[in-house]
Amino acid sequence: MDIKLLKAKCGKENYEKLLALKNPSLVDFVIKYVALCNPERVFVCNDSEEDIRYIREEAIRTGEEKKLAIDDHTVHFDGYYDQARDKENTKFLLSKGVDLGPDINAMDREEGLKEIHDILKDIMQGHQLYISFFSLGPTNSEFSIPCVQLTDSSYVAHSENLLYRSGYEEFKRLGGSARFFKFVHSEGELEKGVSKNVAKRRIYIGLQEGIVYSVNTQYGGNTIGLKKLAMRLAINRASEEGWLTEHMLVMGVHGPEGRVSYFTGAFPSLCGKTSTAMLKGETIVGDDIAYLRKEDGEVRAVNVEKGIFGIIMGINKKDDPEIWEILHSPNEIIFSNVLIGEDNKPYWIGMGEEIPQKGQNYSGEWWAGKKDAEGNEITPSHRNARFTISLRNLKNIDERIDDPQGVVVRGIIYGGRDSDTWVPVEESFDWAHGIITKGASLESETTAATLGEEGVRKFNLMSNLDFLSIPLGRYIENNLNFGASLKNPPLIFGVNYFLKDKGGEYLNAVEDKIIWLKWMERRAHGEVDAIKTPTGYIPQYKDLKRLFKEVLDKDYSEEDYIKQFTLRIPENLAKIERIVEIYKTKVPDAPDILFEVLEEEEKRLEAAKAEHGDYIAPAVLDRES
Ligand code: SPV
Ligand code: MN
Repeated sequence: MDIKLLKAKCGKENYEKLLALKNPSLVDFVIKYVALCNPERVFVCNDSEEDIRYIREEAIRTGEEKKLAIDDHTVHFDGYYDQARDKENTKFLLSKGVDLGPDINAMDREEGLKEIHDILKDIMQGHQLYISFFSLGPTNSEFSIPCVQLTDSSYVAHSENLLYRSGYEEFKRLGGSARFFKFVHSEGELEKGVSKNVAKRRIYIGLQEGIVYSVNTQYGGNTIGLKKLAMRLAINRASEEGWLTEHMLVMGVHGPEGRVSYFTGAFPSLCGKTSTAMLKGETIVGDDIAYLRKEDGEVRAVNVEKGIFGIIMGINKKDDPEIWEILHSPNEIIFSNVLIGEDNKPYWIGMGEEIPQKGQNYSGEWWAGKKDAEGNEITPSHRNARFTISLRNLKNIDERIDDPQGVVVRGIIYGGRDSDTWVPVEESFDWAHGIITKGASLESETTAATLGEEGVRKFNLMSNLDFLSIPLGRYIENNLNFGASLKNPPLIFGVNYFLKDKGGEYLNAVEDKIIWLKWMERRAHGEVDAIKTPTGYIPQYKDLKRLFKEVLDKDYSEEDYIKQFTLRIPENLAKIERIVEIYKTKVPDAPDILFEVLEEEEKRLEAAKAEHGDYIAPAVLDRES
């Protein structure tokens, strides 16, 4: 196809918008995929309110979203079998001789390109193609990466307008020099509004050319190119350039006298990442993806996004007052895969209120007790149902969100769902110890939200395992090197919101996590002492007692403290054994230092055990530290 045909599909106005970017390689890319996917027409979205509104209206016109009772609320449904990230069909396309190691899903590049281009042929026939431009990270910033998204889904384009900073002007500023990521998405043929050919769902990632293809799917994690698809490309680019792309929240933790200290935190899905970022009294920079760079001997971070694609299950008035309020007021929100009652309002499991017995959900018309084709009862909302909002609407948005320099990171947190091993909060001895024993040793127990047995520990280093586009060993090495040259690297902490007693009861209340943050903030400024244990530094009772009183007006008992912070040696030793086994057997390029640091930790634990037994109360360790 030549440029004339592109002009015909675009119409004069859209065509001129494209050419105004003065970027020949962008135009070549667009021509190639317009020719292949063969949409009926093309819409080019610039940063104007008018264009952004047009996409919103398109989502209603095409039926991809429906209006709800509250102004500016809409609902979108993904197909019944299209409710989560498809790990099996998400693959890196690798040239011969390139190997990312056994843990990363990859296939031959030529083969993959042929398959995906065959699927894309004429796939957009009769549909409109939306072309949108974004900036990952603040515009005009060294951190940021320009991106172009081609999609035939107005829901995807609309979601991206909520979640990412507009980048049309950024492309204009950069002209031909823009090193941009490219995303091509098609929901494919639709049946009752959802992707029909999910058996041919494919998400293929071309690292070499910085392009991701996603077809026959609608679920955001598979289709919103700038989210986890771009993250995979960015991990690769960061590795080449010496910075980090992390699955991390970024937040301002508010200390004494108006001080704000920034923390980043990595948690696997459903482990409290968004709710940590949204804690009352603190300020949010981002809840999912961060770029980290070193500047003047400090670590700086930006939020790649400007919105939240958050899990809605379990959000209730008591534990999440901030999000609750937003979800019930007239902000622009896309609810996905929730239950819509006869009152045209969204309902979800774990909302702490009565849910209607019938309505519309991700299975179509729904009633209590409805079963799917496999005989499983269909939940009112899907466990992975989500809400999409722009951070702009939040009262607790941090004022530095768009700072092109990013924010200075004082602490990095790693946390997973762990019923029996880690204490609620612990600081590592130094950068390497933290990266290895907290980040690279991160595990999380499966929940009812994933298929299969509950409570099974899954290894998930830095909560980034699903997205790594470089060999695991290299990724760990990059992390180690990143902090090694810093004079004052951020402190690294492990947290555990999910510790239980022997009877299976949680040892902490949901709101306690704010106390761990406040303690970490004080540690980052050297204002509180800590107890040295074989696995790191833990808080002293007196400091927590004071913080519980000050922040939550709670009387924190020494008995609770002892239960929560008792060092559990057998569990910690078993964990080290599991982690070492994984790295020995599955990560051929694991760095030696990883084994050394874990072995030293094991020795410290064995020595403590010989002296004090299997379970050691903090007071006993305090006497020694
Ligand atoms: C996650 O699962 O970590 C998410 C949602 O943030 S998704 O976009 O599906 O990755
Ligand atoms: Mn995520």
